[in-house]
Amino acid sequence: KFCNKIVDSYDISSNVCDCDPEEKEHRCKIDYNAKNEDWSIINKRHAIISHGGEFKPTNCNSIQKVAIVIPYRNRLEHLKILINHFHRILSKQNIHYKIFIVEQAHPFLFNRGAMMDVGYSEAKANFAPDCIIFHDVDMIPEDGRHMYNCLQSPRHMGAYLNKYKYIQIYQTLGGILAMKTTDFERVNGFHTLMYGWGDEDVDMMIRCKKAKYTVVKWPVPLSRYIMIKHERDVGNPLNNFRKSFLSHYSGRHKLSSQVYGISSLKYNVNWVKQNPLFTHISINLTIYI
Ligand code: UD2
Ligand code: MN
Repeated sequence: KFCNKIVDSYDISSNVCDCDPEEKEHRCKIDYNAKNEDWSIINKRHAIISHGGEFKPTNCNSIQKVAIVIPYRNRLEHLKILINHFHRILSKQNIHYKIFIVEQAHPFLFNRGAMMDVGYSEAKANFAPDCIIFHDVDMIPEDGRHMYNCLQSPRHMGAYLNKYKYIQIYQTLGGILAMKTTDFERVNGFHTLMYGWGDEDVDMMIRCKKAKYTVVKWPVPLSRYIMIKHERDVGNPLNNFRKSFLSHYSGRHKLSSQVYGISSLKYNVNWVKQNPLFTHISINLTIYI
């Protein structure tokens, strides 16, 4: 059981949830029709989920609180498919979790790294998680046995995609990354100044290397993902300066991982909506290059 490598020590006598419950779904069929359904229909299907998108097992004590943070803007169809799928499989994993959608208000360029730092910060204030999972909205898990929890080491969950025939071509930490919150704090989170597409995930890999973390993965078939096909979004063009922000660069940005991260994060919350199946946070970044 991979999941036995779960965090630290705990008291076995206290009815701790089995981290590998038998009733989990294998090879789950993805319901793409959800993209055309009204939220009211999707919400009814998942009536066991508490308002704000939280689930807690009732028959055992879960040893981690898991915050799932999704950077988001203008991908409603993907969001419906993912949320519908998530609650179906995650509610069978015996984990205590809550889903946070962090949406960057228009008209500024998308900043995935900063968005995930905001998700961390809001989740910390609202839910005090032990474990945080950063998750692209278009990544759909194919196997319900791929556990949404944190191990001792950070875990790159989104490595094996249908798009690449389930072989990892690029070494990054893109797509989905699970980390203990203490580890995330130690690397100062994601870079906050990488506006537009690209390499904020490579920067996180460098941060993890600097901190001497070994990043783990679970093997296929457990870790298979569908990445829903899409075009590059308007408002998220290729970041031409992306290489010069990487934390291992010498020169001006030599210290960037120490300087630019959760320690330098500045934002305003526009609104927070407690939807039945997720907490939806709209924000404006107030950090500029
Ligand atoms: C890759 C990575 C992704 C990220 C990106 C570079 C994988 C599987 N994915 O994805 O994690 O590192 O390259 O930045 O390795 N988003 C919106 N609205 C927007 C723009 C982005 O919701 O207008 C969110 C959404 O959650 C999306 C994610 O940001 O899934 C990443 O953007 P992408 O899907 O366009 O990037 P992609 O597929 O090249
Ligand atoms: Mn994508």
